[in-house]
Amino acid sequence: MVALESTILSHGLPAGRNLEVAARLEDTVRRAGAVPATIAVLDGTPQVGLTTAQLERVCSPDEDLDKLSARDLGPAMASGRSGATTVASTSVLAHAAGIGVFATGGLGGVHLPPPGETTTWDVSADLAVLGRTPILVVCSGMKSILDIPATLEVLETGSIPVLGYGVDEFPAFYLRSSGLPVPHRVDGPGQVAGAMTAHRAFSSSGMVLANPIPAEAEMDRELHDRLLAEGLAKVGETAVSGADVTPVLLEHFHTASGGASLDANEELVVANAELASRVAVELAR
Ligand code: PSU
Ligand code: MN
Repeated sequence: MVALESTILSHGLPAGRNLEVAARLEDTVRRAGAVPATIAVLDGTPQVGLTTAQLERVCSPDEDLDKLSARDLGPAMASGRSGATTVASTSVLAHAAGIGVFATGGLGGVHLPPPGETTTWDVSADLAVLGRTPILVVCSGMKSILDIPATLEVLETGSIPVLGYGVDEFPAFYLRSSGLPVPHRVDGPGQVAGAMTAHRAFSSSGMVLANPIPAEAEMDRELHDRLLAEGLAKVGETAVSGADVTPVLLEHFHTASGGASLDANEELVVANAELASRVAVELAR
């Protein structure tokens, strides 16, 4: 089985497009021989695997779902609320359901400070949760709107193995490389499964499998850097904070690039779903 998250659908992609991507992701997993389980909380109940109607609900702008991180699960369940799950909460629920492989676009991480500020305490719970949750997250690195070197340091602190899939340089979400070396390179699902099995023998932490965006879908680097500078300035000016920062930055990329970053985001997450499925099939052998 391969877990898929729902925050990327409800808060990361525009309405309409999100449902197309959701269907394509599930289809990609099935074609690769695995079973998809998209995860969300609906009316207070965690759902691991959604019906078509539930998936439509998660993708509908009228539903206005909460963005639920791991700490929000208990309160949301107790009060009967509905929400989309992030990498952190999806990992928790997938593991509780016995699923060991999870595909997403980009991991959360250490946020960059807006211009004029020197630091931010905005560090995604994705990192702390992965430190204690045995799951493999297949992603295209962390989102490039983040401080990638700092996030790699926090992953090391959490004793979370970071594997680069077929690359020596750590990917940067919309871009194939961040210029930073990956700690361990793996080539092929067999090597990923081998590393996972060996790690599981003595550790219950999560693992990151960083899969670079397909070359033909990579964004133009200059455009990327300009949009990032603009997005950070916007966050600084509008005093957006907390859980809203990531959706606001992604939305800026999507509108200001005329949809180019949207295409890139879709292609990378589909590629990650495919790779996660190949690893899950290998593990089941
Ligand atoms: N990957 C994407 N788009 C997204 C996300 C991941 O391609 O929107 C979501 C994930 O759910 C991730 C969240 O956990 O962004 C990070 O949010 P924050 O920085 O607030 O922890
Ligand atoms: Mn945050």
